[in-house]
Order: sequence, then structure tokens, then C-alpha cells
Amino acid sequence: MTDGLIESARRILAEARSIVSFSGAGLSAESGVATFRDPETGGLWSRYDPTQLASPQGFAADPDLVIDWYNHRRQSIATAEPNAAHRALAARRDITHITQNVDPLLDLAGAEDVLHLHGRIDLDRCHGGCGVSEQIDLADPPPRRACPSCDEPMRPAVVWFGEMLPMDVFGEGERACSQCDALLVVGTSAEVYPAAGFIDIARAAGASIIIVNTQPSAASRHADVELIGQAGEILPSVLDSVPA
Ligand code: BJW
Repeated sequence: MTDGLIESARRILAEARSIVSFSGAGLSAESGVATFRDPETGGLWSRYDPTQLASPQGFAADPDLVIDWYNHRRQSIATAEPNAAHRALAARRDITHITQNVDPLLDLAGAEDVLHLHGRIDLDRCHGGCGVSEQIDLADPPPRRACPSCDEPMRPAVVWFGEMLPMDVFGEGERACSQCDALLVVGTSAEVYPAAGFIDIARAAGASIIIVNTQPSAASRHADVELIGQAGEILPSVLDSVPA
């Protein structure tokens, strides 16, 4: 990556009145949290079948397997710490943060009002939809259990394939992307919709798109500036020098 590209990204961000970050699993990769689709970095779905583990159908077919998989991931996230990329983003109070990540690392780095499009792994909710939701101790997650209110199964408060995204969070993200001047796309393959559609929304609104990823992705065609490398190295150098 050339210094010229870093400089271009800094200039776009310095001139932008409204900046949105849109992140994915690559943001947390340097904290030791597995991504979904990178075979070389232990992508979760190069080892597991997503339709078996991250769908209502999979949960109905084998709830113990699904809860065990989530609890295993919860315990690994419990020991993970925010990395330099989380910290660089969180330090910028002027940025609206939208993430597909279910881990709490961006929040732990100090970012406020993070929009978690795909829910949170540190919460359980009632699968029956009665509204019960409970905070989970990531280090010591509970085994499969029934909802204390309606007896339907409890499940991780994440968004599985075929499920709707939380409408309030989605709406806020959509509004932010349609009004921003610069969208910083960090560590996502941009293959999962409707989240990836935020890049199209920002583009259509005339925003400049800056992409940070270790490799080209489905979003590359939208990039004004594509920075190939580790987010933990690139984001501090791009963001720390830009006046907030
Ligand atoms: C680094 C790095 C470093 C590594 N530095 N970079 C339109 C078209 C086609 C399909 C659909 C569509 N609309 C809907 C669909 C269906 C489906 C979908 O998108 N399927 C596609 C896979 C084809 N979408 C849905 O089902 C969604 N719901 C929905 O549409 O509801 C509407 C509806 C419902 C009912 C009836 C009718 C309509 C829901 C999607 C839910 C996604 N959930 C998951 C699991 C969450 C829970 C869990 O964690 O277990 O969310 S899937 C998984 O993918 C997770 C992620 O948030 C999401 C995105 O992945 P992400 O973050 O991009 O990770 P990776 O691994 O893919 O990429 C990492 C990137 O980082 C790579 O590019 C690396 O290179 C890079 N990287 N290290 C920088 N250090």
C-alpha cells in the first residue's frame, strides 16, 4: 500500500462533515476473534456449516449443537481485548459506528451508541418472541434453557440467516449512510445482505467510500480508496491524524 493512498483517505476524512464506519469480522480478527469466511485465518464457516448453526432451521434441528457452538465462541470472546483498530475508531466521537459484529469489542474500546446490525452475542433472548432478554456472562455462559416467562427456548440475541434485522437499528444505520459524506468500510467481505446494501446507499447518496481489508472484497468495485492491509495498522495511521 502506498503513502499516497493513505494520504487520499486522510484528505477525504478531513473534508467530510459526516463520517460513518461500517465494520465486519475483520475488525476483530487481530483480537483473536475468528472471521466467518477467511479459510487462512480460521474462518468459522470453513469449519462449520452456517445453515446448521446460524439459522432458525438449524436451531430447531439440533438446539444443543447450536448453543454449544455459541457458548464456545462466547468463551473465546470473553478473553479477547479491543485492538488498535477498535481503539482508533472509538476515539473518533464524530463517527457513527455501524457494525455487523456481535462481539462487544468496539463498545469496550469506548465507542458510544454502536449500531449492532446482527445483534449481540453477550445477550440471550426468547426465541418465542415474548420479549425476555438477558445479559450473558461470556466467560461462563448458561447451558440451553427455557424462557423464564413463556417456556419457549432461550437463544443468542443475534440475527440468523432468514431473520429480519432489528428494525430500529437498521433504520438508524440506513439514515446515517444516506446522509454521510464518507463511509469507512472495515474488515467485511460485504457478502451478507441487507447489511452490505449500506455501501450502495452511501454511494448513491454521493459519499466517498474508503475500504480497509486484507484483501479485495465484494465492496472493492465501490471504493474511492482501497487500503489493503491489517485494520490495526491502517486505521490508526488514517484516523489519528485527521482532526475530529
Ligand atoms: C481483515 C482482517 C484484518 C480479516 N483487517 N480486514 C440479497 C441478495 C442475496 C441474499 C440475500 C439478500 N438479502 C437477504 C439475503 C439472504 C441472506 C444473505 O445475505 N445471504 C448471503 C450470504 C448470500 N441474508 C439474510 O438472511 C439476512 N436476513 C434477511 O435478509 O432478512 C430479510 C427476510 C427475512 C425473512 C424473509 C424475507 C426476508 C440476515 C443475515 C444475518 C447474518 N448473520 C450472521 C451471523 C450472526 C450471528 C453469529 O455471529 O453467529 O452475521 S452471518 C455472518 O456474516 C455474521 C456477520 O455479521 C456477517 C458478515 O460477515 P463479515 O463480517 O463480512 O465477515 P467475513 O468473514 O465474511 O469477512 C471478513 C473480512 O475481513 C474478509 O473480507 C477479510 O479479508 C477481512 N479481514 N482480517 C482488515 N485484520
